[in-house]
Amino acid sequence: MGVGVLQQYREYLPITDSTPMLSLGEGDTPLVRSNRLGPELGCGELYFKLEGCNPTGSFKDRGMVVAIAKALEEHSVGIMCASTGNTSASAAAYGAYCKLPAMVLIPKGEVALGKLAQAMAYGAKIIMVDGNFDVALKLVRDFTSRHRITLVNSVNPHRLQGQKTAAFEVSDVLGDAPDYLFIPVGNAGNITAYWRGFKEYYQAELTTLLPHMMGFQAAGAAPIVLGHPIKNPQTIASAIRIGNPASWQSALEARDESGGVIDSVTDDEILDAYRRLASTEGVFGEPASAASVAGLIKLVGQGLNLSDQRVVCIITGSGLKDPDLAVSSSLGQTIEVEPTLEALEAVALTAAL
Ligand code: AN7
Repeated sequence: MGVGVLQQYREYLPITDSTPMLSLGEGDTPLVRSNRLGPELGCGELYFKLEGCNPTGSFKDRGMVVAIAKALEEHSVGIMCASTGNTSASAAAYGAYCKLPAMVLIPKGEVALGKLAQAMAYGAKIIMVDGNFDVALKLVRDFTSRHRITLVNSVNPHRLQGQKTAAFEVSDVLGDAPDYLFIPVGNAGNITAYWRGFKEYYQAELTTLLPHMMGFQAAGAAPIVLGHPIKNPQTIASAIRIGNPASWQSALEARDESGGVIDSVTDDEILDAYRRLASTEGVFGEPASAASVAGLIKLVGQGLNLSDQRVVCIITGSGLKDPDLAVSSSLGQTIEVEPTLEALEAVALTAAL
């Protein structure tokens, strides 16, 4: 482990002798056992997969490393994506590492500050689009079909190949697939990739079961749940503010083949899970990531019994991605003191007791 996903899962990836085996250290992320939420919800075992520990702070790096390696192999001259933020951060980083110019289209004013900061720091060309993610993705598809620039959104099949490695890691660490996998759904690439990964390991007889795939959209951006595209998706979880998911059909297949669900959670449920995860588990995920936990809380509340089950929630991105929301919705308190021991004792002793 620790060698990057191309090396680690080489035999499951579309790698040839001329594929550059690059890595920024993606993959091999922690699977952390829940201390409080699991017991409170009556889960047999609950784990969080910390995808925020990837080099740019989200799961996107797993797929990006494969997409970029293949782009280099095919002598691409540049890469382009549309993004709610994380894909652009990842494309920008791997583009910088490989000297491939990166152009990222982002919905104007709708990308969390940390993600924008990353794309800027890595030196991508940032193109603000006066429209939402779906509009930006259509533009990127039109542009890359006419020009020799590689599209690195998850409609590039190499992206999902790389992202399926997370399912391998979960299975490797647990010794088998979990019974349930809870995951946020935006463009629906990741749920598709996990399902593919679990099926491949099962077919290779490395696991003995297949998890129920439990996907969650934000209520204001829940086209799959509603059964039709949404023109103006709205949610506090900007990463999954997507109204017409590219991998819609394969997400339905993952749901149906696995005996799972794709459901929605409200912004209040997302925020509650976001705070609970950080303040009771020490796991700081971004709001979109908390949708998986919000979904778990919701379904247990509706009577889903997980007492003998092994459950994994995917925490897809770091909470630091969206510092504005972290501060504005904070549970923590700041207290000002004069710089004296007496003043400190006055506040700290009462707080400790
Ligand atoms: C933290 O970066 O679509 O269902 O452009 O950033 O595979 O889309 C991000 C999506 C979940 C949803 N969690 O995954 C983008 C983008 C986080 C995310 C999702 C995203 P998909």
